[in-house]
Order: sequence, then C-alpha cells, then structure tokens
Amino acid sequence: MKVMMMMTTAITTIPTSTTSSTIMYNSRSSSNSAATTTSRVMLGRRGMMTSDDFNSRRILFHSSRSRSSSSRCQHKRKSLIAAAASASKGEVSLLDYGAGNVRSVRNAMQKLGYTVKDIKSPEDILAAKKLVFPGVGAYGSAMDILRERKLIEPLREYVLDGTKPFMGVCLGLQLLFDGSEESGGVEGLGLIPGTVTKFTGDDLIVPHIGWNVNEVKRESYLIDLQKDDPSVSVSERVYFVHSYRALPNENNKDWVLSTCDYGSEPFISAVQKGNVMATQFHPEKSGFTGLKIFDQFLSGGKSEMETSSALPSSASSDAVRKGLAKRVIACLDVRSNDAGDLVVTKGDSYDVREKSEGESGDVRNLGKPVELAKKYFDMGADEVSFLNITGYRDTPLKDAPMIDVLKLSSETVFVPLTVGGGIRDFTDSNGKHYSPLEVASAYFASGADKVSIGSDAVEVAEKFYANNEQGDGTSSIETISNRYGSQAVVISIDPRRKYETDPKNTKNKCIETKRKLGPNGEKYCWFQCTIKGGREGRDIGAYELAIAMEKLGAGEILLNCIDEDGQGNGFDHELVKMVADAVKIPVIASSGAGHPRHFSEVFGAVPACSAALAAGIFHRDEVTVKECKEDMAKSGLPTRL
Ligand code: 1PR
Repeated sequence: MKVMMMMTTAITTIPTSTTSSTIMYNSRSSSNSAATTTSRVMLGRRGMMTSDDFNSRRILFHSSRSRSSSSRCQHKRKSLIAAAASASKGEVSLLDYGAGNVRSVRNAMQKLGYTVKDIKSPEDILAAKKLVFPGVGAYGSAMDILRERKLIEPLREYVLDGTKPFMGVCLGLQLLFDGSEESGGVEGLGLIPGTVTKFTGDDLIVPHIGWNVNEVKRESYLIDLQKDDPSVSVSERVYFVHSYRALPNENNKDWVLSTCDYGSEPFISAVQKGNVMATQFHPEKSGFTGLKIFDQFLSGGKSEMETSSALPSSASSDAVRKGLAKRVIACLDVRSNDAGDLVVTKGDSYDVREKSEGESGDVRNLGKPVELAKKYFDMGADEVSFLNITGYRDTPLKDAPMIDVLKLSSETVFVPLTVGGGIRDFTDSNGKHYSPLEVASAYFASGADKVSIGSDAVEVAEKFYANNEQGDGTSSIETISNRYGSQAVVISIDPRRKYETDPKNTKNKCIETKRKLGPNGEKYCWFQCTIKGGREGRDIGAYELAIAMEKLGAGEILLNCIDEDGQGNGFDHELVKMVADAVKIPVIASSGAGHPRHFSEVFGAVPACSAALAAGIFHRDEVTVKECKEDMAKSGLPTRL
C-alpha cells in the first residue's frame, strides 16, 4: 500500500547573503513524517540557490542536524558539530591536482575543524605543516600531472624527512611505491619498495568496491579495532574502491600497518612509518569511522571521537564481521515537479505521478534530495545514489540543480555518492556542445564518486555490437573510465520483461522463467533494455548490454527492473542472476524491495550480487536500512552494522 502524499512548497526568496531567519517558506504537507521533516529544509526552486549561498546552507543544515534518530549517531554527531563550531584547530595542506573528486576529503577536514590550504606550487609542499595527498584517477596520469607541476621532488623530500605529518589516500598510497602495472607500467615516487599490481583470483569481482575490514598488524592510533572482541585485530569496516593493490613483502614490512583480504592474497590496506601514513581505503567515504581516522591523523592521535560500539549478537559470526560486505544502497530519483521544485519522487514501474480515480496527477513528492541523502547516511546506508530521472530531456549542465545537490550533500554525507541522468553528448539550441566527459567532470568536481549512465549506454552498446564488438574510444563509457577509472562508471540498466513463446524468436539471451509467466502463458523471456526512463524499448537485452559495458570499461552495473519498480515484491532474482553471472564487475540489484528479508534473499539466491538498492520503502519510512542489515546478519551475510 503506497502512502499518498502531497506537498507543495515554495520559497519566497533566497537572497545570496541571507541567513535562515530571512528565509520564508510556504509549506503545506501531509502528516507523513518524511514530508514533515523535509518541508522546512529544501534546496529551493531550480536555480534559485547557488553554490554561493554558503551561509544559508550551513544554517539550514544545522537545523536538520538536531533531528537525529539514534543515540549512537547523536553522540558521534555532537563531537563533529563541536569540532566544526569551534575555531579552526589548525591548517592542513591539500594536494589536489585536479583529477577527480577530492571535495569530500576537503569537506571531511573542514568538518573536523581544520582550515584547508591548497598546494599551488612546489614550495607550498615544503612549507606545509600537515599534508594530505588524496590520489585520484589513473596512476600514469597522476604521475604525469605531478611531473608537469614539478611536485615529485618536493613530495619525496617531504615524505623522506618524515618529521611532518603526511597522509596519502587510495592512489596517494599507491604512488608512494616504486611503480604500478596500471597505465602500462609506470614509475612511482619510489619511497616504499614494491610494485602495484592488478587484483587476481578466480572469478574475482573487480574493482574491489565496498566495505571491508583491515587486519591490523601493529599498534597505531590510526585505525580502531572492532570493539566487541579486543583479542581480534580486525578493524571496523572502511570503504575501498580500486582495481590495483600493493602486496606486502620482506622489503616493505616495516611500512605495513594493515592488510585486507581480497583476491588471491591479502594486500596492503594501510602503511605508517612515524608521521607518514597512507590508506588504500577512503577515510572520507568511510562514515564516522573514516572521519575518526582523519581526526587521529590531524590531531596526532588525540581524537576524542567515539565511533564504534559493540556489534549486535547477530553479528557474532566471522562470516558477518569479516570480508567484503554486501552493500545496502539508498536511491533518490530526483526531478522537478510541476511547480518547478526539485523533489525526490518515486514511481510504480517508472510512473511517478499520483493517481486519483485513474487520472494522472502531480509528480509524487517524497522529500528533498539533500536532506534525504543525509537521513540515509545517518541511518547507515552504505552508499547514496541520485538519479536525475528527467536528465535525458536536456543537458544537466544547462540548469544544473544536481550540481548543487552534490555540493551540499558532500558536506554531510561521508559515504560514496553516485549521480546519474543525462550523461551523454548533447548540443543545445544555441549550438553549444556538451560532452559526456564534461558533464561527468562537473559532477566529480561537485562531490560525486561515480556517475551512472543509462540511455547513452544502450546506444553505445548497439554501436559496439554493430562494430564487431569493438569500441571506438569516443563513447561516454570509454572516455570517462579512461580519465577517472572504471570504478567511477556505473551503468544503469532499465529493462522490462519481453515474453517469447520460443527463445529462437529473439537474438537476445532468453531464460525459461519460473517467476512469472507471460500474459499468454509464455514461459520464455528476455530483459529488454529501454532508454529515456523506460519510454523507448530497444532490441538489446540486459545481458548483452552488461557484457558490452564491461568490455568498454564500466566498473559496476546498477540493474533496475521496470516490472518490479515500486511493487514491493522483492528483487527479480532471475534477472539479477542472469546479469551477475555474466560479468565480473559488481552488480547492484535494484527495484522491488518491500521488506528487509528481500535483501537477504537476493544475496542468498545470487551470491555474485554485490549490493542491493531500494528507494520507496526508505522514503516512506516503512523499513530502515538497519532492519535490512540486521536481517542480513541473521542470515550470516557480511554486512556493515
Ligand atoms: O538515461 O542516463 O539519462 O539516466 C536516467 C536515469 O534515471 C536512469 O538511471 C534511470 O534508471 C532513471 N529513471 C528514469 N526514469 C525513471 C522513472 O522512475 N520514471 N528511475 C527513472 C529509475 C529506478 C530505481 C529505483 C528502483 C528502486 N528508478 O533507481 O530507485 O527501482 O525502487 P523501489 O525500491 O521503490 O522499487 P539517463
């Protein structure tokens, strides 16, 4: 049963320099709690609030922050707010060489109360008191940029000196090594012995995306252990996203702080020698656990943040506590309603309009994107996705509401953010051309960690098959993954069932369905890809699309299902199995979640499925993320509790 909700909200004005007391709302909402809490805090009409409205935004967020649900979160939040509210705790220099999303690292340090200074010249590195180096992009291009900007020698000098704090993140750890086989074999900074190599392992899903634990090798203030069993040297879960890794060996053992188990052998997940430290995982995307790691680094081990508590008894088994967790993702379908306000909406089989006596009404309004994203972060979602569902109509860069949504969300949401909608070639009525890479770059610079590509992926795959299963190097998938890495490219597939009496009637891969027969009793079906939010079906199946996308360099599949969207009957296991078994990149099951057990069921039925996503049940407050994860823990599935 869907909760029908109507909410109209209008902002009278938001002048650029306003404070919260000058903001006027006219709000009328139903009694639904999501609507009630969200009606007071909103991004505004499209384009009314710009990224310059910094003061008003801060005040808006502080007002929402006080509405917390769990006491554990409240405690954590209090420490953060106290840190942010106090005067700057000091300066930290940030080496942002402009190759991807480092906004979240910057936001994390600011949230913790530090002033961030950008490195602009080689001299700035040597003058830095504390240096953070969040490597992003591919190994080769990172080294090229460092070389061009003459930063290699100062960086080496700073680290070799070893007296001032240094923190590398992800590629910022890998670059400390001798070199990498990524980008065809490239030399690194040569500070830690060893070469970075690609993950190996039979049937291994690569990239390694998600929340995993560290096996901590020695005492350090940097990484907290799981609290319920101090005899075990396993850390709390942190967020990883990478395809290459460094391995421990005799020559680098004095650097190795922790390893993580994934693939054929454990890899180095953190290094530390005195004041020099680096993590393969992303503290800025690891929730409060990650913020604590930054806080420890910045304060020299004096952080007072409390992040972990004893795990519930359901998490007692190693299967639940260790290994790569199955992710639970909250998804926000975003569009403008008829009044021009940007809202989170939710469809039934992609129809997002309210229904009254068969008539189509307003766009269903379930709240405001920025506030809901924060709510799901607080609830323990492992990732948050935004889909600009009408993005296909125009270029998202023309009137860029999602850019502001990302900038604002990345100030308060410290888990990965994905954004999709409208990522493709576009020429506007004035003849201005927008490339997909341009759109994606704007999203990454605004705080997105991944972009998801829907309609364009279908057209790219059609060309791929027409061209003897070859890409031409110019597609959105190829250009974005070449620049930002495959882990940054998610393919959002919008399939619907197409029934056949005989599988030979289609060139696309068919299954014999046990889930639901066709309208005329047909027992065969394939999963037809659509574009433009399900409006147009194409002669290519989800199976064929996923295979083409993996070959072209995509890093993950978001597998929706139009038939099950909003139905609450559980995920379509037949579809998920077909696609997850076809590729070796992570697959996210989407559409149909109606109960916590649906998550355990899809992971149980399809072990190769890496994550599951839901929208409606979270927006309508019917199910919490925690309930889904507790059900998974009871079923013995690895999860981040
Ligand atoms: O084609 O690259 O411009 O991207 C547009 C994106 O917008 C695509 O990712 C497409 O999936 C999405 N989209 C377009 N129209 C709609 C719609 O609903 N009318 N939403 C739409 C897709 C599907 C899920 C949904 C799950 C879970 N939404 O993301 O959140 O089905 O829902 P549930 O848990 O309530 O069942 P492009």
